[in-house]
Amino acid sequence: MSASTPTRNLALDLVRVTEAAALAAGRYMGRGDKIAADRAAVEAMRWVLNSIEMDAVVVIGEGEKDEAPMLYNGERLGLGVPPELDLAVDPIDGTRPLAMGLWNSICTVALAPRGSMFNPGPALYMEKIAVGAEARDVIDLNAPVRDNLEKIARAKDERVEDLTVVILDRPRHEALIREVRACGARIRLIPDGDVAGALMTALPETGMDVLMGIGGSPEGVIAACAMRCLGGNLQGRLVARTPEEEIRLREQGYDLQRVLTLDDLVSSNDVFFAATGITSGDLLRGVDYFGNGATTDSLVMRGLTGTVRRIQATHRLDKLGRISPIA
Ligand code: VTB
Ligand code: MG
Ligand code: MG
Repeated sequence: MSASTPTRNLALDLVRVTEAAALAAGRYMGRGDKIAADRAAVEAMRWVLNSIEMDAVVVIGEGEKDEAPMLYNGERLGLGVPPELDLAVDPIDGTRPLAMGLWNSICTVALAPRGSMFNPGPALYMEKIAVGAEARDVIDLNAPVRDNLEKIARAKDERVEDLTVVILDRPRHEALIREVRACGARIRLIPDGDVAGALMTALPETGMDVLMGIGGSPEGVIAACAMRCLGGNLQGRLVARTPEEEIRLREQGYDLQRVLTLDDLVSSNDVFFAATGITSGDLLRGVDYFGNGATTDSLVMRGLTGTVRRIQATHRLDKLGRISPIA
């Protein structure tokens, strides 16, 4: 990048995408309808994405896992002009908490140069370990939990007892939770939302140190994009849930042994990420509606420069209503 010519920061375009989706989806908080919420988010997202000067192809779309109305893989978005990009979306990470009126649902999107994002295809689940910048060089998904925690603690000049480990609250994590407890570390169990869980480990003000366990593969790739911007690290490994699925994935050429590094998950530093809170959580405040408007809280990041912005916006829905379908 030339020192004298600031180049376009696409993340600033992306934040309008996540804001629009959050404004649309936020209306569904606590209303018990995951599908309607996801549809609203997807439609708002597509509407703004198509206004951006880019030629993006969806690599990470809405998962078949959650049976969500898709921004389907392979869909082209943007005005169809350069730059050519890969697009990863999770219009709502945490549709269940949103529908139930619970914490921590966010809208996320990432862009990177065409061909640079890992495509997990039908491999829906990924084992992950994620940490912030200080511990980025010491994690190893192949190493025992204790080794990782001891190394992370040392890298942060802390004791293992000082660490907080973020883990999705799932029966499959019983053994992991037992191991972490045996090491003496603290645990934050999250009901959903491991994109936010990963990001928090790279944002010291959240108090989270490491994310461990099995979550969605799409979420792994999206979180990897953000971790590249934040200077943190994330490693993943695709996981099959049944022996039949394992055979199927192997037949399709997926290597379930291989540790996917941050570079494997997104091979370029020229990556852009935005997230907006839908319901309030540890990472972002949720959408708040009032009279003729609403407020949103977003994170906006760029890999090339490492700039991380927090953007609090007030939206005038009385004015926007006349020009957009999102109000
Ligand atoms: C996680 C979590 C998501 O899926 O990736 C999780 O971050 C993993 O799948 O919010 P299971 O829910 O089947 O365990 C979500 O909960 C939903 O996309
Ligand atoms: Mg989702
Ligand atoms: Mg999700």
